[in-house]
Amino acid sequence: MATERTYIMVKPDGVERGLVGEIIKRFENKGYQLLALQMIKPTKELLEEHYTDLKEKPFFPGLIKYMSAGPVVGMVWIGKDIVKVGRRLLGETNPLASNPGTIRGDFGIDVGRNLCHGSDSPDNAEREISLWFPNGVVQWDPTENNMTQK
Ligand code: DAT
Ligand code: MG
Repeated sequence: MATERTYIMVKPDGVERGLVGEIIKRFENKGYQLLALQMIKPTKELLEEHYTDLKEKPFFPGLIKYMSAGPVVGMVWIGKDIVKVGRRLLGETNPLASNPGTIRGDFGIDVGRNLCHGSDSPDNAEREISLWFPNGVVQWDPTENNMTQK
């Protein structure tokens, strides 16, 4: 099990619905550590780069419009297997297919309003962290102090 970083983002609908604290709480409750946090109204260019793998998809224009409709809260989290486990905390892409107990399963209905983002691989996580936090984030491995995970 690797200690990894991931990029988690509360999307505009999650911010508008007041779910920022709830989403942070689920990652904190799990035992993961927050390394960076920002509220930002992303440009279309930034979003197109973030979702570059999806640019041929028919839903891409709608996705960019939705994601640029309001501010997002972007975060970097660190911990064991956090890329995979973080996506498990989020739920499936389609909230209707997401189990209760997941964020999307508990709070969402529409795939086009699925509240949150989580990187899908450690490489993509690092790519997304560089993209959203170009000035870097704090260098800190909380696990080194054995405060939470051993
Ligand atoms: P995920 O966010 O679970 O990693 P993804 O990377 O495949 O999913 O897609 C990115 C976002 O695009 C997703 O969170 C919501 C939107 N999306 C995906 N599939 C869609 C579809 N069939 N119709 C509308 N929006 C879709
Ligand atoms: Mg994805």
